Amino acid sequence: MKPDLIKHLSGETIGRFPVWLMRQAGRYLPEYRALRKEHSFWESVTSPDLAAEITLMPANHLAVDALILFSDILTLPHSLGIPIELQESMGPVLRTPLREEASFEVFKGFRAADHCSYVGQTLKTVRSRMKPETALIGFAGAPWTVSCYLIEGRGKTNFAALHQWMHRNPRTLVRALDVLADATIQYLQFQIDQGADLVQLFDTWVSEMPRPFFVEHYGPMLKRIADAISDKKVPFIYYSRHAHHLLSVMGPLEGAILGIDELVPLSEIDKALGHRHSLQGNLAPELLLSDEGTVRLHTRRLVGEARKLSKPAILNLGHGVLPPTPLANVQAFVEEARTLWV
Ligand code: 1CP
Repeated sequence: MKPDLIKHLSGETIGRFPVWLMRQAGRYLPEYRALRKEHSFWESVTSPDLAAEITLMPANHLAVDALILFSDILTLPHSLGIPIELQESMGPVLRTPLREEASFEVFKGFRAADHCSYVGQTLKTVRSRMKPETALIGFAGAPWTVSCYLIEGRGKTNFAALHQWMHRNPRTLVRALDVLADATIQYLQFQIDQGADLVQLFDTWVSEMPRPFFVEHYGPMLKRIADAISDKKVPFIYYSRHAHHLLSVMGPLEGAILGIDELVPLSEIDKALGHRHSLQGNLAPELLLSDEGTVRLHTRRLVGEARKLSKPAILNLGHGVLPPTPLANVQAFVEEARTLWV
């Protein structure tokens, strides 16, 4: 049986727009917070039983059309033994950032089935316990965004070290990113082989990339990733945030679904992209901090936008659910999204 979201993307009618939320398995859920009191973050990611339990948590509260693997964009480097700590206020932190091409050689040794066997086991367990009409999403961080953390050593900065490298020696940076892209392809293909119905690439910090670098180097790299996924015949979502300067040069991602942040209505994004892509998004995560009435009103507006689009849309937020979000507001979003018919 094909999941509803997959049917919808291939043009079959399911009578509504499919819906899920980025970071739907996270800190706004009381049972996630309770579990994290007992287990560290990396323990939760690398134990298939715990990761499967967390992946399935949203289904206890929300009629979402997809469950996304519980993991992180830094799982791949972590699996190769690169020490990455999760600090409460900072997010992921590396004590020894990778600042030269040779440091990226380590990714040449990546074997998904060996280094990330727990991800395969998690996907299999989740698939066996979830409804067949729900889709299972695998994911990875995009080479640029993962490198932002690897090169800088932490998030929440202006990524000066990465920019310095890019301007000083773009060739070696591109070679380093290419090595990481090869590992990412292998990792995503492995997740598809282990049961993911579709995959998403998270590129939160591509907002910081100059357009010429995208055109010359990064667009072709993303195309290489997209082509490798399309060989597996599953849908591919490319999520970027606040990267509107790149919309006019997204040509290499032909065929991909584009996940979009909340700053511009979907119909305008569709126009800027020449009506060539399915879109996913884009309610503001902050809106879910308000009240149920406001959430329902804006969800109806979002469905109105989705109806104007040229290709089948997926309803989601423009970025991840914020930890202080009331569960009732998340439920109002999903319920309202599902009761409005196409
Ligand atoms: O319990 C905790 O405190 C851990 C918080 C947490 C969680 C729940 C982190 C650390 N990662 C995750 C899970 C996660 N991260 C998922 C799981 C699936 C889901 O439910 O969606 C996904 C898809 C991610 C992706 C991720 N991690 C991104 C891309 C999307 C985005 O939100 O921008 C990024 C940039 C990260 C880095 C990261 N990992 C964790 C945190 C707190 C951060 C962000 C730090 C920062 O803002 O720099």
